[in-house]
Amino acid sequence: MARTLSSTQEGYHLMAPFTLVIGNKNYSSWSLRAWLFLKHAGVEFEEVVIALDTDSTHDEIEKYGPSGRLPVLRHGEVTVWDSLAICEYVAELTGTGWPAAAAARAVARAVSAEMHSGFINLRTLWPMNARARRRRTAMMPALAADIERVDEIWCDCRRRFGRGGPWLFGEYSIADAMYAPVVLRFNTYSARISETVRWYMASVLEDGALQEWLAAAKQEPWTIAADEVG
Ligand SMILES: N[C@@H](CCC(=O)N[C@@H](CS)C(=O)NCC(=O)O)C(=O)O
Repeated sequence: MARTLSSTQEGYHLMAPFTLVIGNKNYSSWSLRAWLFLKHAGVEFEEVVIALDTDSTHDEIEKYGPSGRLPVLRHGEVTVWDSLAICEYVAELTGTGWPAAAAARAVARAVSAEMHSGFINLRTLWPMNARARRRRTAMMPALAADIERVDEIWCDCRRRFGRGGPWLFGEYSIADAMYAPVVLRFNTYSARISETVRWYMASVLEDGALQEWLAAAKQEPWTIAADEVG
């Protein structure tokens, strides 16, 4: 479907260049979300990688953004910190990222916000470790509950909104970028998942942009012991 761009949207690429500051690709799950969405939105950007968990990490991050956290997007005078805020900013400039129908868009925003503010047990007990495979950890009820809820979200989105393509809402959306690190976690720690989710995970893992990120993660020299679990 052809998209109608406003004059601001048409002109965004004529404005200042984009710089995305991210953490190590192997471990930085929040960075992956913003990076993936910029790739899918077709935005060209310069990438700055800051190694997490070193003596200079905090000072390095402070050169780019105020929160002490990554990712940070720089675009001319504009600095955007926080992964979801970056995705929203790029969605506004490019006219991509959220489903066209209001009902689907509301659900896409709800599941993205649920990811952004929740799943603390999944995030802490199964840290993202993009290159690791066949890791095993003890299954806690709180972790199992998070896995079950993610499975439910993905099945529900695919069933209600996924007819137009392989992604949660058919076409690629910010919700897919928000959940991509969870797909990597499920892959690393071999989560027990439904058949629908298995199919969705295959789409995410085959995605060219994600493959590019994984190849770079494999080449990184850093290891963060606290995130080497299982
Ligand atoms: N809510 C933030 C969370 C960002 C976050 O926690 N980033 C981690 C890396 S994945 C970080 O910057 N850590 C810095 C540090 O631990 O020094 C977002 O969505 O961007």
